[in-house]
Amino acid sequence: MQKTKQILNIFVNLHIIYLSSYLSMKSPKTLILLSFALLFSCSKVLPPTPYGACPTPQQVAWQQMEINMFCHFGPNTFSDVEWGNGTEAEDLFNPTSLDCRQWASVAKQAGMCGIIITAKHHDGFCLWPNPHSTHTVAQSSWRDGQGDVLRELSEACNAAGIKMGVYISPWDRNAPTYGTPSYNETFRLTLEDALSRYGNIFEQWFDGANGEGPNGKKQTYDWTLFNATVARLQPLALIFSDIGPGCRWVGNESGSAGETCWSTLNTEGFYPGAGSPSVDTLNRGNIHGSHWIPAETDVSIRTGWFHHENEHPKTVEELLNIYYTSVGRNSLLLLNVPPDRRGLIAAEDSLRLIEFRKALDKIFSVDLAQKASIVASNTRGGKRCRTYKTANLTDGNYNTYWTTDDSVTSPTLTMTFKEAVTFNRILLQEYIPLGQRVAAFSIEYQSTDGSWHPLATATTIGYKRILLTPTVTTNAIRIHIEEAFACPVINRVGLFLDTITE
Ligand code: FUL
Repeated sequence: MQKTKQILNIFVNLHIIYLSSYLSMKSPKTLILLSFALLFSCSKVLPPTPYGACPTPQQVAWQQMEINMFCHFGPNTFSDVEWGNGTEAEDLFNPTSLDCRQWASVAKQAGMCGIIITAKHHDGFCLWPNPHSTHTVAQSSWRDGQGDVLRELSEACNAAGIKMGVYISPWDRNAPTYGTPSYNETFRLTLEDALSRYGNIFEQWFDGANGEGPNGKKQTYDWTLFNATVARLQPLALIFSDIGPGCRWVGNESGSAGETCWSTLNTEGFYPGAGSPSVDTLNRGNIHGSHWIPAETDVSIRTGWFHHENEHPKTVEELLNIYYTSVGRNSLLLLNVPPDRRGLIAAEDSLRLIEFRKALDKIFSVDLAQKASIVASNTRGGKRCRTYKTANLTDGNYNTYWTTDDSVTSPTLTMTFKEAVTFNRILLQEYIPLGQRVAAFSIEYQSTDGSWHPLATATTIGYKRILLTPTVTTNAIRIHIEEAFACPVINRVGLFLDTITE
């Protein structure tokens, strides 16, 4: 029926073009060109409708950042602990040669798109002169109380063309009112101050911690007030917490999103911290979840979050594996790189990051899928429809995609190569503005005798999925989308050879 309608449309359109061309005395050449354009266009075939909870444009742009830097920096850097108790003298914070331009330059060279700084960790110390606290850089003798780390970082990020985000811990072991209702107002003023001084903030990071440890005072956090404050002052910022609303904690600090990872989550009745869903749910998300709240994987390049002299960065292989289990599993990687007591990223960390970037570039700069001819079992609007063609899968443009007719939810894509290719990493991306639709898929390869062999099976794709397979050499592979809740909308297929972690 749809086909008949299409053919009818083409004829009607052709007729109109011929007529108008004749009337405007166009040349026969133009006429022929126009006819061809019409024959191969499918402007009447509407794109698929979005499925389920879908991301905002900010969430899509955030996910496209892929890797950001986390910087834990504060009194703990100087006292060599992970959690200060809030009684530390302000003078303890005394970086000898702070240079945020160096942080930004390292982040940029490592291909990261933003830096999130611990503007206030659990000890309550503020890295900016917060007038609503007496425990800040202004009370320290560092730069005679005139220093402001957030200002320097925002200027450095602007200059480097990367974005800045802030971690502002609601848990505060210094604030005298912590544990009483009035603390929520103090925290609102603190948020207001930090979020209105330094230009655009791309992410507000809320830790769910609440009076942990011996004799810890507990606070009933006013999350509605906190989130509304961020939304009012930084409407484009994504709010991170265990349950979003912008993005969610991945449920562990080891760098691993679930093999099944939905960007959707049910939040009804849950709160950040002790009231959040199980870590397993955070790790995997909820199938058909009510809200689009993608997973963010926060992990440190070293053992601790703050810099400790006796700790050292992870190896390139470890970092690559973290990349595969975070970005490669539909999650954003927030990699912590802690500045040292000088206020600089140590050489061993920056060198490791550059090696990590080089390794990523080495693996992902040669996409063997570029050489494939790709045939789909179904293409939306028919094979002639150029809008949703399989060539969109390898054109490097996130906004073009291959998709099927609405009725087709388990299509196949067969990729053939004139010369055999050797690979061990398969990359797939869904066009997430239309939602996360694929629930199961499998991949086979063809051996020289023409027979097909299973290579991998997986569940979710989402923004990006990278499958690790044994190294195979083949002239053809077949991707079978086995289950999708609506016609699959795939914008990229890639094939790569990793000789570093294979
Ligand atoms: C945790 C905190 O308690 C750690 O100190 C660190 O900041 C980590 C990123 O989040 O919940």
